[in-house]
Amino acid sequence: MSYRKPQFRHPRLEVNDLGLTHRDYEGALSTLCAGCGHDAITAAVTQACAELSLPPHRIAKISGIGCSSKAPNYFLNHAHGFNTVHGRMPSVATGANMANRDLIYLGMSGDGDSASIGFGQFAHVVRRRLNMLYMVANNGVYGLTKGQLAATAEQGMKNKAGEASLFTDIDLCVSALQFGATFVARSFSGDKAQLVPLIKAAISHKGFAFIDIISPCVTFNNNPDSTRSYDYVHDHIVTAAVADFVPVKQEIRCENGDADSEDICLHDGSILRLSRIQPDYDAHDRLHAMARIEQVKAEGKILTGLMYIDPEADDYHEINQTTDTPLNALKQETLCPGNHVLQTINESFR
Ligand SMILES: Cc1ncc(C[n+]2csc(CCOP(=O)(O)OP(=O)(O)O)c2C)c(N)n1
Ligand code: SF4
Repeated sequence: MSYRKPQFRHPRLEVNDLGLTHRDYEGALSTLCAGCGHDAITAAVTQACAELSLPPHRIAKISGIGCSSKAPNYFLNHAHGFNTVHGRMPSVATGANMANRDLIYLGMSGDGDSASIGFGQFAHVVRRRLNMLYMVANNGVYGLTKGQLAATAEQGMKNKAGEASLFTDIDLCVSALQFGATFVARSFSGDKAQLVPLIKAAISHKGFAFIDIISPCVTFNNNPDSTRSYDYVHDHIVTAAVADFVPVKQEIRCENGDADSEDICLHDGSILRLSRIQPDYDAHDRLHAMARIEQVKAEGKILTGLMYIDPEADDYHEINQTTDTPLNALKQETLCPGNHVLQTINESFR
């Protein structure tokens, strides 16, 4: 049995603006269970980065522990990667982002990783508005440790072993909204048509972007009593706002759309075209988004799509007024300008 992907590539394979093919954005062969939702997320991230023509060496992919956190190994072979301790992805992402603000940061985590051991870290990376895309592959269980219920499992949800969740669930989208995220979306790993534009828009968003991706665990949580099974999610999806991402390099019409759609100009000039499925849904209203998520959940359904966006958002570097030059590129003379500068600063406090 071979564990390596074949190197052969057809000479006429389609290339993007950088002359790279889809294959250049792939990673190692997945060792996850066949049919695991996380592999579909891998495919969506690969497609999004290839379509955005991102230089792989400008990307840093950081994850925690879990089957979901293994996923970055299966995309973007040529990117920087760091697999952290369980739940600690946010601090490592923050440190890396402080040292080099110029990379594109992709965080990958699981619902066990983020909603339990890493919940404190999650809260703080959101409120600090680190410029990153934080993805959670949400299967309601701890897949890697054989299916214990996660804190995101709704009260009463049963895993494959028949164990029912006794407690109130943590909804990571509501939490992200409450902690101050400026881009919040939920999607389903089996809905690439929705997920890929959301990933592209989230990467282009300046500030903290969060996507909760329902990603069924076929081995431990794809049973009839689970609200994360493929069948349950297919039958209970309600869409808030459909996002269609338009890169600046293609023709762009930036005028206001009709009543059912709206064009949002992102910071890098890209256009996010929203079409509203629910006529009264307002993706600029944080409180409205939180209330709608809870309301749809109370009806036994799952709200997906772009729930909230603040296109004018700031990020940690702006809030903290850090230097435009990445810290790792600063020269000794700038870092240590000499005693006379220190004297002047001290004088200014007298
Ligand atoms: C400090 C620490 N505690 C516990 C574990 C055991 N552990 C490994 S993965 C995992 C849960 C992962 O669940 P989740 O984040 O939902 O990812 P999934 O495997 O479901 O994709 C746990 C508890 C660990 N590796 N390290
Ligand atoms: S145990 Fe579940 S989450 Fe882990 S690889 Fe298998 S299907 Fe995916």
